[in-house]
Amino acid sequence: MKLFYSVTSPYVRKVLVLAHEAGIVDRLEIVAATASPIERNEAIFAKNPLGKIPALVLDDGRVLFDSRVIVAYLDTLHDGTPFIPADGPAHFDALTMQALADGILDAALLCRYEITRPAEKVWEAWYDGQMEKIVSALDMLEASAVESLSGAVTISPIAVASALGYLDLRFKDNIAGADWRTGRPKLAAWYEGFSARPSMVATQPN
Ligand code: 99T
Repeated sequence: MKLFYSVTSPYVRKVLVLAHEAGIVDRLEIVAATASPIERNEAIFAKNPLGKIPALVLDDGRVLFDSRVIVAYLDTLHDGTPFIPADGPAHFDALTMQALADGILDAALLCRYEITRPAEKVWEAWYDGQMEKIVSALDMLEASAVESLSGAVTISPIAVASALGYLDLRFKDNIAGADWRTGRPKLAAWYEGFSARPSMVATQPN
């Protein structure tokens, strides 16, 4: 299988962390690819008409995207406990937690694209609105989710840790003007522990 990859993509990181945790990372052949909303990369578009990474090319030529589909597929390739619980409330809770983490990333990526625009095209209210979503999501994690991240390793902690790692990479000390850890001691302590896992260390972007 070929994984279209960039070291700075948190969506790719989520996929890779799960692959490490599942013991199947060696089955992925990494294809380095730079994706941009304004510079068309034909190699990526040939596989994913949305021009985004990650995209996973299977051995039979089929292509899977986006990251949520890829992690669900990889979860079928190992014999251990599923990273996405199979059914019941745990299934939907895990998918919702992944959606929350990916939503932090979606907002962060919009902010990132916003600040890399030519200065006269930057829309501050847009940036602030996206940042507020990130703050609200982080506050929710701090208030009510840290316990649920601390149990078995599922897609929930993997997705949240990938998102927090991206905030460190691109928004160091700049989530509403501060480190995202400020005022969120439980989330910070959880992340410090989870970041020490070999899967996280092996996929660190910096
Ligand atoms: O938006 C584009 O055209 C190109 N952007 C991407 O491909 C980003 C790379 S992260 N990936 C996505 O937006 C994927 C989102 C999708 N819902 C998924 O796979 O879950 C690059 C971040 C960085 O380098 O700062």
